[in-house]
Amino acid sequence: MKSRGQSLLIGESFSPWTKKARWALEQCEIVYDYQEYTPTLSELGLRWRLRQWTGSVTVPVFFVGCETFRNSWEIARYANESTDGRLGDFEEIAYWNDLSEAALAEGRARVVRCIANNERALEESLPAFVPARMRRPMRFLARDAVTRLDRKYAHLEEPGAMRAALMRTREVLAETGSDYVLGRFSYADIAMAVVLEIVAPIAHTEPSLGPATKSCWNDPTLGAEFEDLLQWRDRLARADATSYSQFKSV
Ligand SMILES: N[C@@H](CCC(=O)N[C@@H](CS)C(=O)NCC(=O)O)C(=O)O
Repeated sequence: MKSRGQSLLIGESFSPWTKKARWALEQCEIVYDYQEYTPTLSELGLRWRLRQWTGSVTVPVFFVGCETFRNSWEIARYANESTDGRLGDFEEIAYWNDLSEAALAEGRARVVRCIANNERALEESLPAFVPARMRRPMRFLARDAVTRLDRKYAHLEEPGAMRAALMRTREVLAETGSDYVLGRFSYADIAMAVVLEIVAPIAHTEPSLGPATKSCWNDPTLGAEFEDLLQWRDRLARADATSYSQFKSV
């Protein structure tokens, strides 16, 4: 295991962007502490760490020594460069990461709107310390938070991006005749497999999501259309060489 000083990853365990970063760091055997970010509640602490008082902040953020990496792509690139380049050629992978980012942006808009329109999911999205009897009257706070999230990221939404990314992944896997987008396991596989976490998620999340929220993360229509890709993602998750900790229970 490699470590350069104390490393800390702050992320949301349910978020595909955090999953990308964790998967990449673990593939590169980088040791780090992990801290869960709770939207709104953790924001001030993160701003303090980043010394950033205005503008938007997002997770994952990775702190290592005096350096800070502020998105999944930068974190993965750092991991790759700190080791033996085992995640592949990032110039080549950029195309796949762009497809993945567009797909995730569309998927997030779907999830956030589903939660906003589901009373149970709104109650589930309140922090763990809120007592059961207070959840119903406090739904409006949860609705306000998800509406703000929707607004924050709406400009990234490209309708059809998810399906396009999945179609392209299917094509390239057929072309390479392997389970790997570039012929050998790379960050391109991580980027594309994580898209399926907004179709039929399998990663272990802590804290776990409630049942209504879980159903918002599922898209049964895309799941049925891309059953072959779900099986592909499950094969990566089951193989020791390509799996990571959030997939270990698969
Ligand atoms: N391009 C960034 C995107 C990260 C991102 O969108 N993070 C979202 C995950 S849902 C986030 O931080 N949400 C919490 C918030 O905005 O308060 C990356 O690759 O890490």
